[in-house]
Amino acid sequence: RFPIVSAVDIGGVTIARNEVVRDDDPTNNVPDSIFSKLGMQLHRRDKHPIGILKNAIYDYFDSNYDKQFDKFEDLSPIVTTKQNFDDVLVPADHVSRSLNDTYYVDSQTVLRCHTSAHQAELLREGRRRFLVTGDVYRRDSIDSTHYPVFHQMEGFCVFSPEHWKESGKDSTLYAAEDLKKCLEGLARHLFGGVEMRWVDTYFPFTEPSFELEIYFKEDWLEVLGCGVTEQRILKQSGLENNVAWAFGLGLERLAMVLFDIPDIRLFWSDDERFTSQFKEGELGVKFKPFSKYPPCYKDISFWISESFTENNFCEVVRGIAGDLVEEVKLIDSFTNKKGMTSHCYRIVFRSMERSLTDEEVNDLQSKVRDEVQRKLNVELR
Ligand code: FA5
Ligand code: MG
Repeated sequence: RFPIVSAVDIGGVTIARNEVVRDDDPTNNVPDSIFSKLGMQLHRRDKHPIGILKNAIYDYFDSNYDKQFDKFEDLSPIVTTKQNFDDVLVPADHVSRSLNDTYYVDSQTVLRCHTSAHQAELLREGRRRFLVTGDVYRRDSIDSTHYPVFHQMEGFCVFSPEHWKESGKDSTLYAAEDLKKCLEGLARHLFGGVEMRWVDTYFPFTEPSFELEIYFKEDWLEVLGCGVTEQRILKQSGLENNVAWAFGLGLERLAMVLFDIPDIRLFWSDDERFTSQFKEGELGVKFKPFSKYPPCYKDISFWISESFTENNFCEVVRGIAGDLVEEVKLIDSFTNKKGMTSHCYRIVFRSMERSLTDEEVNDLQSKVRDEVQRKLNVELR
């Protein structure tokens, strides 16, 4: 389980628990399990897979772009809603703004849900090529590739007219092609050969927008989002005659592929059998699982109310079981003649470090049942 801490250090600034977990503010939805992760900065540990990966990406940019990319890795994850949403054109009614998706400190302040939150301020500072690495926070589902705290690296690159004029291409096409070339080169630098594909997608801050997926453990895994920056963002910094590309890398996902790490929870493990396998500067390591302990499956069924959301349910489970929960999956849903909807979830409990006892799992499950009933306004079946 997570330790209860009363203060954290973020970039040399000490922040008290009650400045982030505000029990008196109805908007606040930051639980202790999340507060305790603030300031951990896995990306700044040179022997941790996330830090090793970050350094390898830095090497790629340093050698291919002559060190023109400025690097930031210590910007506070506590940002304004303006930084996180408005500055990158996220519409007022976009789902990502909801309390269901984002951790709010108060109505004006959030734990950033992406490193894109820093694009606008760095552009306004006069930066034209930069990389921003940091921890980001999201209320999300629970499985081996999703965690409520993870790490992203943002890349941003502005071009002026002489760049694309000489190519004879239209500026957007020029930037899109350059972006894909850059990221495909990065993938080759990290992985050598790997099966990957581009997928068209939508982001409020780029057009066109793409995601890169890599084939991993018999499935396509989304590892990054990117695109050609919306002109309105450049205009905010007087760059209307320019074009730019941007990307956001999911560092855990890339590290899972690179080091063959099967479960995203492992990044938070202090177990020496995990930490001792990685060496500073070494990309070739393949993680050797130290034995897979048996999973334990528990089902829970309830009638949901209108306010029910899966993210709320997952957070209750995570709050009780911490990293002992591996997956939460909806396995059945139906609506009866009276219009009541029932959900059945299967919770997979498994420790990565030891075998769980029946007693321990039954205790966790009984706490989940109590708390779901108390907090989520559902009726257990
Ligand atoms: C973004 O966050 C955009 N800001 C990326 C971007 C930047 C697009 C600049 C365009 C220009 P997305 O929500 O898809 O996009 O997240 C980016 C990556 O983070 C995903 O591809 C995935 O690799 C990773 N990711 C997302 N959610 C989780 C999670 N819960 N756990 C672990 N990794 C995650
Ligand atoms: Mg995505």
